[in-house]
Amino acid sequence: MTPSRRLLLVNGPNLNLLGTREPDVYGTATLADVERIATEAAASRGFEIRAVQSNHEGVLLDAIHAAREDCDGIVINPGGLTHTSVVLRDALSGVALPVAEVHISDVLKREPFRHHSYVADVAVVHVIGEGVAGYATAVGRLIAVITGQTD
Ligand code: CA2
Repeated sequence: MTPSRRLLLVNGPNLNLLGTREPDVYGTATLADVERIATEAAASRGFEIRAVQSNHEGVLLDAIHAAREDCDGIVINPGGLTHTSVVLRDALSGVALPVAEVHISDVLKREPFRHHSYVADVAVVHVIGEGVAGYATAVGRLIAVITGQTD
């Protein structure tokens, strides 16, 4: 069997709205742009991306569980679920794949309710406040972890 060289890219609730509103916070790139940025960053390192975005928590959980079968790691921007979801955290912890957490905005400089992440301590890579370019950073850093590269 060919070993998988694949990352699951997860974008949580409301990230389908990227590029349509709040450009001052999230910029003007769309979700399609984000998925292309991640795909190109992965391809340049010999990895594929499987992308999922959903506004339904259970759909995200099912995609994360399925990643156990054929993915090497997970890049996730959980959206608002970052600050609320023990369930999402348990799914990420349960599949035992390396996780990169991405936030487009600098959540630590926003409202206090955005300062806590239920995902942070199950992720090995954290990229916060780099805009959509942060997805490429996260892909590169996660692949470095997966392949055992050191700087
Ligand atoms: O900065 C990020 O990437 C966030 O994960 C985005 C979430 C927010 O709840 C987190 O605190 C930080 C919100 C995603 C909603 O994105 C929209 C994009 C355009 C218009 C409206 C919402």
